[in-house]
Amino acid sequence: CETFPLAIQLPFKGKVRWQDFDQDLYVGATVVRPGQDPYARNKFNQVESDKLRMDRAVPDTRHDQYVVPLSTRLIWLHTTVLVLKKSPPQLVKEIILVDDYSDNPEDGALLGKIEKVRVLRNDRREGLMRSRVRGADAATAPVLTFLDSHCECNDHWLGGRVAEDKTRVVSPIIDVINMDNFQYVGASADLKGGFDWNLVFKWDYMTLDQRRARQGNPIAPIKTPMIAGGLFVMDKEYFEQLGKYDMMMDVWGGENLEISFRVWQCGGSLEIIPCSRVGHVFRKQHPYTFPGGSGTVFASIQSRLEMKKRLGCKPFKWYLENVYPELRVPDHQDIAFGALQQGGNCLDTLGHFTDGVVGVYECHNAGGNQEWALTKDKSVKHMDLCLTVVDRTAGSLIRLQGCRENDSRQKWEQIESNSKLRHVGSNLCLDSRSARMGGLTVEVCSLSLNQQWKFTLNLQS
Ligand SMILES: [Mn+2]
Repeated sequence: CETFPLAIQLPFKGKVRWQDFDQDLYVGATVVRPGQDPYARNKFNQVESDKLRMDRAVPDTRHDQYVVPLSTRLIWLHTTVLVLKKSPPQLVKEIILVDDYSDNPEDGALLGKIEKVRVLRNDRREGLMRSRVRGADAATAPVLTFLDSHCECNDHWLGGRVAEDKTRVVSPIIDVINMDNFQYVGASADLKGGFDWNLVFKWDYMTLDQRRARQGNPIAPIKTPMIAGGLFVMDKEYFEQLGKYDMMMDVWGGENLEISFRVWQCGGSLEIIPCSRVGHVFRKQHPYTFPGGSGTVFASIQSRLEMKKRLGCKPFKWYLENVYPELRVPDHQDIAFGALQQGGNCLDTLGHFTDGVVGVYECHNAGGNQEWALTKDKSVKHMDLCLTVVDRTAGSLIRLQGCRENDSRQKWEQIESNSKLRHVGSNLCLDSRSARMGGLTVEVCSLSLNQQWKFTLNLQS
């Protein structure tokens, strides 16, 4: 991992060094009072966050994993302070905080007293994408680093990868800051960013071959189909040249997929840099509201399509084949696709192959053993294995067998508004009641919750 010499810089007139900023005064204004929900405001535990010091030590998680319970109020102050503390000063020209019309203008304004910090406040709620573009437009340095407000930069997180080639867009390995107790946990270095067909970002574990290939050089940059989107570095000119973000995008979400597709298809690349680690508070829900409902955020993409044409961008098919060949693409033979879900559990091959039984396992949204397709010829398929009813009596175990055309033992259909799977030849339903005692079975169709199954994606509805 590269390191940079640390030059000493003095703060500008009228600004304070981060070490001299009065954290207690700043944090004290928004403490959670007894009886208030600590998750209400930010969807993470603010009581725990407020206990931390603004410059808490962050464990060095590079090439290793460990958990260290440590002590900051993670929102702006902490993120800002750690950028200053963990970066060679000559690499940080300024920190631009965009306050997207938060309820208290002081939150941002006070931070503007810290060295290098500039605060821009929107005069109405603009959402993530337009706020980022506003910050980027205001920036005077040649390279942009986007960071969410709830991050902790680790040692040596900033490097020169983008300066060498401005078409590289790079992201750190994103360590996990627990939203309940704010423990900092190192993330695996064997992950790439991807997405599922609900267009939700997910992490993909590298294949065995990919991991083997990296053994000799574990710190080599990892080409990734997708970046998580909250934390990345991009050349400012290149960001502008590629069309920044779609200014018609509202609120939050989806922009990470869009910019990832655009970078790859329009001639750039995305990389995860294993030497760079930044912690991030992953929340179960985002704290934003969608005025009028999330269905109202769709807008015309005509001008974006024209822009991609102008830039000579490659088609999405090229991206799927060359950048993300691991992704299984639902085809015109599929009626339904993805995980087959029952509550929090999913139909799982359990790693079994021909003649093995199937079971359920906690849904992991990573495809793999939980990826299924119901096809037009009525088979329930995982790769080239099909769910097979060997014995057509209630209570008999279902097995995986190679898919065969016209084998009635492998024919299934969705019934009752696609909530159940019925084996056509026996009229029995896929059932999980014996999942823990041997595997999934077929049973007389009933109202039992053990027979309720839902595909991630129904392509006919
Ligand atoms: Mn975030």
